[in-house]
Amino acid sequence: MKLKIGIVCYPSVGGSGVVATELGKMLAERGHDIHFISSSIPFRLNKIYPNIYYHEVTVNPYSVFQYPPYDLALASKIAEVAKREELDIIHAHYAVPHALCAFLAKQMVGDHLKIVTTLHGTDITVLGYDPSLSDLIKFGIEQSDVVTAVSNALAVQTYELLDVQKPIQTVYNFVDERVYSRRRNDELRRQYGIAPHEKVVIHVSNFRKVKRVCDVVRTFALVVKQVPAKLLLVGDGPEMTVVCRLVKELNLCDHVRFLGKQENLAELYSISDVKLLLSEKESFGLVLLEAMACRVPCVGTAIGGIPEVIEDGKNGFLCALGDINDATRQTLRLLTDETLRETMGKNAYETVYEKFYSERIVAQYEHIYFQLKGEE
Ligand code: GMT
Repeated sequence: MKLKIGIVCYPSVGGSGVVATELGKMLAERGHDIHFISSSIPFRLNKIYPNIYYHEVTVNPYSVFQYPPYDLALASKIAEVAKREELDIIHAHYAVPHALCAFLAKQMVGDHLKIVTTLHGTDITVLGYDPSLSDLIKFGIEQSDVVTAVSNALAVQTYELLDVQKPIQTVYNFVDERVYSRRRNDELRRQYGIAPHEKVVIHVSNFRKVKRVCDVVRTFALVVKQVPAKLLLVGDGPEMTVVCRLVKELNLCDHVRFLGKQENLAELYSISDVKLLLSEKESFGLVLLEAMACRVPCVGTAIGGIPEVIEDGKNGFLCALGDINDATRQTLRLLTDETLRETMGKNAYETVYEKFYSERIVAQYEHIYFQLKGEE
């Protein structure tokens, strides 16, 4: 039975948009019709699929509006597409404003349109603390037909912070294992000026404050005192200037490569030995999974959903938030013991296939949709 599913997401670089897009692509491969409704084409939608459609939300800049009403334009677009295409489901990724716009659209279209909302992290762990938004977020969650969170930690935090009465199911994130796999590439190492005897530490993020990229740089500064290594910093964002300054202050310029935003992350993970993610908030850490699928063991902070991805001592290591000495110790263990690094890399890869296997996760979402439609 084929479903018609509308996916509402942020199209730009960011975990929630990536997961929404990958989910849409995999659902399309299973035969469903997928309608992305967004302000621009999702950046990972880089291939033509005959059953994937894209509907752009545009806001007219009338002079009467001091602030162009994007949320209303989105709600109106969802309702228009849902009616015309006879959608069964709207899957809203990220609570604000997507779950609320979906609710408004449902009021316009009728109760047969079902809403699934997936909470991704900062929609709760940052915006949930804003008193001007918290009741609205709670309302959006409670009006959804089904609510999922990308980790148990995020579900618990949502109950605690917003006193939400609606059950929240955990559906973990996934990666496309066909894309994320390790391929040897000595030429790329050479192009980045990485000598054969050097180890490679990688960090990938949007360089927001919560990612604590300075902790990554400080950890690397201690690591490189003991092991010849390079640090690949991938991504860009508000903290970049501060990070660049710290790299200079610590005399690390020759050891750090700033790669900016990159698309083919599997190639970069493939030349990496350890990944560092030392965030202070992280509901899941999709970048961990990407690295693990490429057999890269990770060192991460024991916060949010990270301990549901990194099993300490099995497929990587956990350390306390801000404990740079421990992060250094764990990174050095991996960089100086090849057998340990390989075993943990293999365990990381197996974790991806056992706990986060894409086919199974997509089937979980599909099951939710069918249940809502009353067909299972
Ligand atoms: O991490 C970010 O700043 C981006 C953010 C987003 O909304 O795209 O990522 C969140 O969703 C991802 C996909 O579910 C998760 O893997 C990230 O852990 C989560 N980020 C935070 O919780 C800070």
